[in-house]
Amino acid sequence: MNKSKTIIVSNRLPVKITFNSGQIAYQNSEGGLATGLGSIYRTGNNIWIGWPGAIIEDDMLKEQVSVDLKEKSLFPVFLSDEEINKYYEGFSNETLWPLFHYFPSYARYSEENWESYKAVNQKFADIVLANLKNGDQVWIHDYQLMLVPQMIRSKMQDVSIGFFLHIPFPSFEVFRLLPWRAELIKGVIGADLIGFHTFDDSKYFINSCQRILGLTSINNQLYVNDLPVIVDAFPISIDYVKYNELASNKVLKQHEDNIIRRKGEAKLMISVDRLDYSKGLINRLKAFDQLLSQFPKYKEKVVFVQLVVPSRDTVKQYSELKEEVDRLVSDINARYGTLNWQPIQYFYRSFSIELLSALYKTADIALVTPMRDGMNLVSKEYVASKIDKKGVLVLSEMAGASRELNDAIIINPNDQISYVNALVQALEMPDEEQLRRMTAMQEIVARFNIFHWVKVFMQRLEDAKTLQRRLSVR
Ligand code: GDG
Repeated sequence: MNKSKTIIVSNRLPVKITFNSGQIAYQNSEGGLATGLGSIYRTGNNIWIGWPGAIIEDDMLKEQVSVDLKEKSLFPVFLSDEEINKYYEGFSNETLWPLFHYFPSYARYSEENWESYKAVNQKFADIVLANLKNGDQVWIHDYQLMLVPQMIRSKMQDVSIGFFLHIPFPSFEVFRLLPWRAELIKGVIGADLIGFHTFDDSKYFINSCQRILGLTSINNQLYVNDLPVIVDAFPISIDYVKYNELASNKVLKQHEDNIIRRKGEAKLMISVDRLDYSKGLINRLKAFDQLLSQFPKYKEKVVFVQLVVPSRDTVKQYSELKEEVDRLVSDINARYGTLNWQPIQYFYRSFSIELLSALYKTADIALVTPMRDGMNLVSKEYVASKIDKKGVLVLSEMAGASRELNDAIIINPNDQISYVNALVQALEMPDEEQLRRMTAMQEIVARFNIFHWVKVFMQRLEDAKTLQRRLSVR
């Protein structure tokens, strides 16, 4: 019997390659997406196609890497230095990323980068097509690969294509700024099922298809060549059990003791983000500054541990952001600090998952306050790690997670007065209220976990294709 297969496609493969004195080493990614999709690509003859994360020029080495990865059901798309510059760092991260996160003034419009984006998307599509048979399913991920669905559809009709966007989709008035707006959404609607984190994102996408391409829609169905394409919300999540069990692990005890000893009697507030202007780092520091100036009683009573993971810091906006964060942190520490107390402990590096977990577990308050975020998994990881069910989440309404975690204290990060009030509310929240709110949020994250997300998306993809087949034989 000719069994169908599923092909996952994403910019990065779930593996990290390192070269050490002629030896190649492969380390599997621990990221949430890799965990969730592991149940798919490690099954049967399913595969995952993507960039292996290293620039490899040598043909023999490429051959070797391809052979090694094939054993893990991974198929590499090799990209040159120039392609990474123009397609990934250029068009993906300096055009789509700022525009889709509502920072249009940061978006750079370069015809050269767009040409590279098209060419690299075609490269990915060609490798998918070389492995694709009628009846197969393809699940394409994220803003780097928005043209791939149509590139596959134009060559193969009888395959199911799903597309999921991990970042927000902006409203029409922002999306229309993009010179290549029509081409981009024409690329996406080659899919049978198009998923976003929130209902709002899916509505904005449908609206752009109507306004730019003149397509019609009924509820969450867009009509493309008279056939329905389903557009819907699929809020991504985490492996709840993994974070919950990690927090119960005795191995963390030493990290926990360290953190508790360092904070003393003070309450511990944390934030964990990649260095990015979308994450609201500056507004958060300004709110913390105002908290200490407006409510001096919190001096020596709160410690803010801010973990910033280095990212894209060769790009001007990122290096400027880093300088601004450095300046604000040292200014706040210099103005309020005492011989016994440093208000902010700032780390600009990555932590091990064990240390991260210990931080989540011991933190009285987590500040997850992006200016804009597709979902934000840190908020869910924090909730899953609170095994004593105490702790307060302060969450931005601009994060997709705020639609589900409505027992958090929800704020608008631009509204500094209510931000500071939220910090006070979090610092003063009675234990019973913390318990009630945390229990409710844990139920949601435990139930709608990453495995549920994968299952629902794949099921809906099958349903979408069944519906299309039925309509097209009428
Ligand atoms: C995109 C969208 C959407 C962070 N620091 C360390 C560390 N992390 C891990 C966290 C979390 C992940 O990185 C960050 O995930 P987010 O969801 O917050 O953000 P993005 O990376 O921007 O992801 C986002 C996501 O896609 C999924 O669809 O939610 O909105 O922007 O898992 O734990 N992990 C370790 N050490 C660190 O120092 N080990």
